Amino acid sequence: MPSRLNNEDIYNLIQQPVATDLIEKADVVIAGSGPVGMTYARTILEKTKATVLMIEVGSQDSPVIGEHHKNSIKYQKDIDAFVNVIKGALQTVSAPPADTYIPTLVGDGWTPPVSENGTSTLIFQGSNPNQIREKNLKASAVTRTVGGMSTHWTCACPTPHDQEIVNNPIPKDERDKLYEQARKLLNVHNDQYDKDSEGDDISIRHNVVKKTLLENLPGNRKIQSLPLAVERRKDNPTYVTWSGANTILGDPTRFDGRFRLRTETRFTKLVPDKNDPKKITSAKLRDLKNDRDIIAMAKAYVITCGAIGTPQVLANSNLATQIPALGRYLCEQSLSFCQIVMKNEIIDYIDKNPDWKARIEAHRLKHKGDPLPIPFSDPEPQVMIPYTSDFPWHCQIHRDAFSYGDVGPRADARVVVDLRFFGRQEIKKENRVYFAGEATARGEWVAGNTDIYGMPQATFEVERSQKDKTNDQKMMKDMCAVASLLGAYLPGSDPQFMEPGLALHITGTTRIGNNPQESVADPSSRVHGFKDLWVGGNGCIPDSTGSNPTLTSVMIALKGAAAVVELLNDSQK
Ligand code: KBG
Repeated sequence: MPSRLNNEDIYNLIQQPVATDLIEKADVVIAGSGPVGMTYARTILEKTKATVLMIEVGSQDSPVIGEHHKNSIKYQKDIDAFVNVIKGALQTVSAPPADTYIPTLVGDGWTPPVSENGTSTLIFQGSNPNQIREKNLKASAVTRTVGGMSTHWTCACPTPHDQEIVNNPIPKDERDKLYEQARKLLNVHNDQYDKDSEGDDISIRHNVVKKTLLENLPGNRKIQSLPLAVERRKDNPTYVTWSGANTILGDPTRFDGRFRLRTETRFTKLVPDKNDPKKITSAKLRDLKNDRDIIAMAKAYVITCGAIGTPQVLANSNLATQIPALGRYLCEQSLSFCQIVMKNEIIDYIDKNPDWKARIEAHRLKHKGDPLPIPFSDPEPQVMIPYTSDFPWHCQIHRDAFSYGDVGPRADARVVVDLRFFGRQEIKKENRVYFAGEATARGEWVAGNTDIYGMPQATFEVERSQKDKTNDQKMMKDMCAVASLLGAYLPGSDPQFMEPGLALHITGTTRIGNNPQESVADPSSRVHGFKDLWVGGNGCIPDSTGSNPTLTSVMIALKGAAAVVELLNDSQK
């Protein structure tokens, strides 16, 4: 067999007895190993006797499948260092070719030839010549590793306000139950920074930030602790355990070999039946370590490769023309950010608070000369101002590492608080990600330019409406008002809008719904018209939210997984 298989090769292979190393078989094949893929895997494995084969393009970077890297004590002691982990984990989706004219280049250094229209651009590997700069989500990125983004996410799991859920076809009662299950699966808590079992404050900074806002921020803002997929360690409460994909899957050995994970394997495309294009016969995979194609056969296929990767697999399977909503109705959140240095009066309040006296004295005894009354091990603040009708955005007042926001030597990190406000985007069909390519005479689809993994290059066409911009402006004003209650801007981290796409919260690209013209999949995430194909991830969310999407995606996936279980049970009858 050639190392690259075309559809004809695959049709021949699946009909003949073949060498097993070319064909993988399982009851369910799941593409992607993030929280949503794991939600499907766990539900199916627990509720049936089925076998599950999970395909992940990245490698396994932790001995525990898909664990959050921030569980390392190193990062809990030095959150700034985690910024570099995140930077390393994010690969941008669409970068226009660089302007490679280097005016200072002398001698015989190479420069691209000037074209007829007088420009010269270098199309370096992975850049996208189709990308219109003004319509790009420049900072949008993916993570290719076992566990996906859950290996470095912030773990914020707010439940969206009713106004953020208008298109979701799952009825409210059912949704509420599924949200409850999703919170359990992700191990969500909102009290891990408040009080311990003795009633003592766990974090000085968290409690003081929350109190300052509760006492001073006007309006009914419902200030509360940020719901996080995290649990304080019982053996050593100085540290916490952040949830990752492993939290959802649990111990895989309990499935007695029914769960298998193939790493560094690209899920290239779905291969439809020759006579019935709405039935999937197999999936074409690429074993990246050995540079050869293999195929996987299953009763059900679940694609959970993220809001870009999932429509990318469907497009590469030549399904874009059959699914008019694919990649459309895309929403991404705007993100305003600043960091403040806490006010003198807040630090004085900490110093004089009798509840914290013993802790502060113990700290000062050990670290003579430290002018700050905050122990080095004091956990960070984790406060939320939720979305409300009057203030329709989601606000995090916390301290966290992301690909930006490290404090470094600019200030003592204990007095710095981050403010991140997330705004919605109007839902518009025109806002989309598309994947250029064409069908060959044989009906196979060939990608145009490709990304560095050889998949069709994603191109964004996304614009914020005037309504979005006006709302963003109000959100920025609100962030500044909240910031002024807490302190002064840390130089270099003044209020700013972050690059489009940086929230990493794209929704809509494989949205669920009842109308096949306006959605990709039904309320159970089964692709319209297909019996054996499911999609999962943030792309399934049919709404524009300010709240972080992971909890909602897991909620939707729980319903999808139940439908896969039903299919498997029916096939047993
Ligand atoms: O603060 C986080 C936020 O919680 C999140 O979900 C997003 O992906 O990244 C933010 C940092 O920019």
